[in-house]
Amino acid sequence: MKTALVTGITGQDGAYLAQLLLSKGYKVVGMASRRVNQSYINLERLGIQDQINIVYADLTDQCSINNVINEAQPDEVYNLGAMSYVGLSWQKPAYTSLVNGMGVLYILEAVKNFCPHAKIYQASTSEMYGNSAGSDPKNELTPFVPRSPYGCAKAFAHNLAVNYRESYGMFVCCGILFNHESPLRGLEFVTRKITHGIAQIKLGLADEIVLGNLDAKRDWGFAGDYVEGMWLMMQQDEPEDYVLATGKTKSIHDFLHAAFTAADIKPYAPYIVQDPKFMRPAELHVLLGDPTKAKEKLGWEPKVDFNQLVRLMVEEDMKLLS
Ligand code: G4F
Repeated sequence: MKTALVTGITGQDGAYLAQLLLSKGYKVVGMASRRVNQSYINLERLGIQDQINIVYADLTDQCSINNVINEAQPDEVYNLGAMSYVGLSWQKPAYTSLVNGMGVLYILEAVKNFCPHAKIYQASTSEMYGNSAGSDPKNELTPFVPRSPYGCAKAFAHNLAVNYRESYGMFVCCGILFNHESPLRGLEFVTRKITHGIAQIKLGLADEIVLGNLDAKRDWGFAGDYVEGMWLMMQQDEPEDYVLATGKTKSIHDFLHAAFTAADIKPYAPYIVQDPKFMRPAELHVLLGDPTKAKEKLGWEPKVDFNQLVRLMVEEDMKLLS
């Protein structure tokens, strides 16, 4: 039986990845930071909370990372733990840099020193690209020009991961994932904010959704598909970096249109209020990824399309609130 250590086990990706790994017969050790009010709701919604060995450690605490890796002796480490909300990274730039940047250094060092046989997956992100103009769709060779403290910290971590692979011959692969959503997405992210807001409107619990910039475009896929890509990267003989994306981009307006249509409410404009507090100091206007390498080398392709994803999220939020 292989052992996988998953940081960020309580998040959307942690839950879907744990479900996948359990189905493949792995022992899953899930790292949680044991914050006050830590929620295990995503693991509970997938019905897998009792099958995960939860350990407590924090990406800002090197000793705790050393201890967990030394004790678990994992075959595979999936580093999904992060301060993942880009908008908040302007309010908490130092914390974001510690968790998303230095935390990765601690993992790399801990594996190098205490568990050198372990393979590492690093959750890199399309936020690292910034607006890198004229380079769409973005692939593994597109330069990083990050536009947020979040993106800067992730780019630092990505470069470190590549450097440890080259310097020490470690198996470290980075998945450069474009936006991936699901019914387990946190309520602070725009897609879930919209689908949860629609369910509230439909049930008479709210009469508006307050948003920021509606013109930004994202390459949105289904998180359940993306965790399969993570696992496939780790099963290769050689560690490499891969873009996971759908190859299509849609605006927030497009998402609103699809989600309100799925809920049988038209038009959507009367329900939307814009508030500058949700605008970002520097916006990333368009994200569009090129998943060709993942398709050719991993045989990976997204299965759930945009409209299916939006409908799934709206239906699940309706069920949840009903
Ligand atoms: O849903 P978002 O907060 O996702 P964002 O910033 O693209 O980041 C997500 O995807 C990244 C991959 O590229 C991950 F690395 C990251 O961890 C996270 O998972 O915002 C999407 C867009 C932005 O342009 C934002 O300005 O939606 C716009 N937006 C408009 N109104 C809003 C809102 N975003 C949020 N969160 N809340 C709003 O009210």
